[in-house]
Amino acid sequence: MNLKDTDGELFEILNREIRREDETLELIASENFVSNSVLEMAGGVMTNKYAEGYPGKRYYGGCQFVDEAENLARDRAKQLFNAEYTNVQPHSGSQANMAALMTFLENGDTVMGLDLAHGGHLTHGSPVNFSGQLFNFVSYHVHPDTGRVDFDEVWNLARKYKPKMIICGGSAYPRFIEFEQFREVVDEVDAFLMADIAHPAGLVAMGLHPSPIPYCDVITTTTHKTLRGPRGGMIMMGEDRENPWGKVAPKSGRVKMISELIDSMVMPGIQGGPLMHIIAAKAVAFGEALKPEFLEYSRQIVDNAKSMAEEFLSRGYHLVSGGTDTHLVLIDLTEKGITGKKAENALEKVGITVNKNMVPFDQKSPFVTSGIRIGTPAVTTRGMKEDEMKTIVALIDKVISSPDSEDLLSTVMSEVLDLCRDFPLYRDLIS
Ligand code: DSN
Repeated sequence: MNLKDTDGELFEILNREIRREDETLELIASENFVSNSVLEMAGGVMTNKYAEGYPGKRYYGGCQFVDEAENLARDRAKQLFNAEYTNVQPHSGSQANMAALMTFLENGDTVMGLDLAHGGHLTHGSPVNFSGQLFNFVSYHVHPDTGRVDFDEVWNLARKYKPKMIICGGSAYPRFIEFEQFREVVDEVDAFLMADIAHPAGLVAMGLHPSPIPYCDVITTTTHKTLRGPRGGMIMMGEDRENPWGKVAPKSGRVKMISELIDSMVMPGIQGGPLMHIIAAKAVAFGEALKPEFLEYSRQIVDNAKSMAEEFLSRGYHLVSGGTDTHLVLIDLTEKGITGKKAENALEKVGITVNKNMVPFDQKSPFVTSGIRIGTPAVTTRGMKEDEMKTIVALIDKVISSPDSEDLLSTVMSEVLDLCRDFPLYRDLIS
């Protein structure tokens, strides 16, 4: 018996989602399409296994094969990032951030993070998130002229507030994260430096983005964006270090190394049973990323984003920071006279998926916004290159110029469909 026979309703929903992914242009910067091998592992029998603990030290029997999978995930991640330590169990980027913050900080400690509207992330101190509720976050910003981190402000805030940690990275920052410059700041004020590389992780692994490893005390990421793995999180350290606080780990008591504190903060601190099917799928994805083709793929992601940026600029769009170094562009639509919300909705009608996004110094609420964020990992996975990027920008431009013209939307919709048909995705999965 399979899903088709046991639950026709969900079977149809699944097929509709497969068709949606195939027949639309996915430009959400944080999304990607995993390989069939990753799908197979993520949908496999390891979903059945309870394995609280870590390889060789589980609270359950029968863990010999999931141990092998988790060890491979850890070893491959270490090789990809040149890290001495990894924890591949966090269920998401938020869980990874929570475990890292709770390891390095005490409740109420002062931390600096990039403001969400300036490209940061919810878990970097938003008042509606655990981070902003447990810790005293002070936000830094990008400079209005450059759209890049305002290091004059970072230095001033760091000297004034003496944070215990600074977080660099975010979810809508089109430029390289300035790890080295942040290191100079934390060295002066004696703070820890945490990098959240969830967005550019695949580019970091391929050497197409600077590495945080030499500069950061702890690094978190997701595994499903530029890294093209299953949804999930991960924590890394370039070098493990002795526990400087004499902190005690839940269950293990006093421990020698920071890695032991992170491990015990992930489990049992904030998570229970690890998702072994997802950890095994992370191992599959990391194996794919270690192959030479992944470097070519990652180069194309960046080339595609730069090509899109140039095309938008030539059509008079305002890009935050004036362009991109990575996989994403952030467009400020203020001068185009359309909100991010309206643009997102009109584009969705023609089969182009983007997300509305706050832009720095946005006058609109997060539910409306003045911008949209566009990323190239998913369309690059389909095999699209610079020519297709120019076509896509032309289609987006048409929609943004006439978002209420039903005739135009219908013409663009069929052009989107034609383009998608030339770059098939998951067709073999439709039954
Ligand atoms: N939701 C992710 C993103 O879109 O960047 C961040 O958590």
